[in-house]
Amino acid sequence: MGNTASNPIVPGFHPDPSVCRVGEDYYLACSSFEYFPGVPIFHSRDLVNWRQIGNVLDRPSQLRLSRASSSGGIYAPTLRHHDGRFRLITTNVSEGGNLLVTATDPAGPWSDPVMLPAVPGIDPDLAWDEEGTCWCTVAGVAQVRLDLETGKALGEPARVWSGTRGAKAPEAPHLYRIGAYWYLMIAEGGTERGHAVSIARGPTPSGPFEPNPANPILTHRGVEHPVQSTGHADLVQGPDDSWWLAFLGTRPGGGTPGWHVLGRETFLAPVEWTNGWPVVGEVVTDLSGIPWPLDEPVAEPVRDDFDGTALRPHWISLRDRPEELVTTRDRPGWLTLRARGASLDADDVVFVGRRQQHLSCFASALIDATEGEGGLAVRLDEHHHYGIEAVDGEVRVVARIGPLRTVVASRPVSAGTFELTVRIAEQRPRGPRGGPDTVSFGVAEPGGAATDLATLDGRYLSTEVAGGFTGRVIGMYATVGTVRFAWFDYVSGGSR
Ligand code: 6LW
Repeated sequence: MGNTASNPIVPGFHPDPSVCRVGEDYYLACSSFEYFPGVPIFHSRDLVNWRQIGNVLDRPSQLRLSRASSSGGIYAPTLRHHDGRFRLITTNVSEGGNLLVTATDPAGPWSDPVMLPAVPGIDPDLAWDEEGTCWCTVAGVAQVRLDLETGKALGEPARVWSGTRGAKAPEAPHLYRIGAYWYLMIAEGGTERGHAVSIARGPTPSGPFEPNPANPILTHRGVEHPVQSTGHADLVQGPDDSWWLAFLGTRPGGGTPGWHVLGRETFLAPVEWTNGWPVVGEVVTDLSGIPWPLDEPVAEPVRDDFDGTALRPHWISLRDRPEELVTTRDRPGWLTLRARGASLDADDVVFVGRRQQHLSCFASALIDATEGEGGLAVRLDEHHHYGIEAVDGEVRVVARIGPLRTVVASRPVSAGTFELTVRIAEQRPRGPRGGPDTVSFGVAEPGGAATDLATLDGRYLSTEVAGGFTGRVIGMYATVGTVRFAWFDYVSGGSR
């Protein structure tokens, strides 16, 4: 499912991008909130085609989420390469606060975390001056010099900028030494439709900073554009040393006010420098005009048949993934899920899913429910999800929207192993009241035709309805006993 030279460069819920260049290679990391493993990391050679190479926080000694609410857990990371090592700093807002991990290979393994209690805020950034001193800048915007080996502060924190007058939530700071200046770039306005990117510059890493008179350098607030909420950006130089901006945005669909269902995704836009200030070019969908040769898109296989002993890196679970509950070793070629007595309404349901990355897509899974109950779900959080599940000799479509939970449709199934399907179809707005898409569930028994059981309005699985920082995840789950899956298909477009 590689990108074909188009924005978003990393589709699906991949917010708060941080990107760094090492020679001819690029690496990008994103927030991951309550999902385990956390902080997906990607590789590219052309800034357009990205392949996930792992997850930075992939073991419990790095990532504890037992107390994380939905959209809690891991907030914005900063990924940098300094002194021959990759360094990633981020915040576990639910347990432990700011942490730093390092690696020689960005695909991992990453170190156990150095906890950073001295870092006074979220969205931590790392930058080094000519003497090798590390400056950590956080939302607010405050700054402290750090000893990264010990995690200790080398002085008192200080506020260095409060963003543009009248704009709320100065956050997502990144500090760069470019030419004669130190540049401090931030997001402000909040991560919704008022989101923006602003920048200031000064003579030293700690300022004093002079705001760009042309701020904000990027915003789509009040603008009719298919990409909204643009903000939380990181600057990087392309293979030809031109400048580019990776940032988050949303793609609302349907009628008024527009509902975005994929969460905040990562986009790319060009940057030119004028009078010592960056000017961000238009955010366009077609990136084929980018001024350097593009790699061939990495075609992700449609089917995962769980043949390996470990799950591929794009699979995510809720808060943890104990081997005794989630394994491909129990029955080779099958994913085995052992329930811990929770439904999709609980925050510890045994769940293995992948981000929905396309506005129209089709997913299906072959389930063996002879020893338990479970199914296939489209999840935003524990209060907003649709699923088709095998329960007690029948298949049910269940919808949870806020306080409401209902069985929408059901039919008996005779087989113990059968295919569950979900088809998500983007809807062109039919007037101001149309939803962004429809979500249709079906079932196919061995040798039988697939039958659609129910079609639901997708607006209720959108951030505008549910709130939060994530996006839809399509996955398999177990609620009772042991449930096994022989394969999982995901394909863009509304049909297989
Ligand atoms: C993140 C903040 C933001 O910490 O949303 O869009 C928060 N920006 O910078 C969670 O993603």
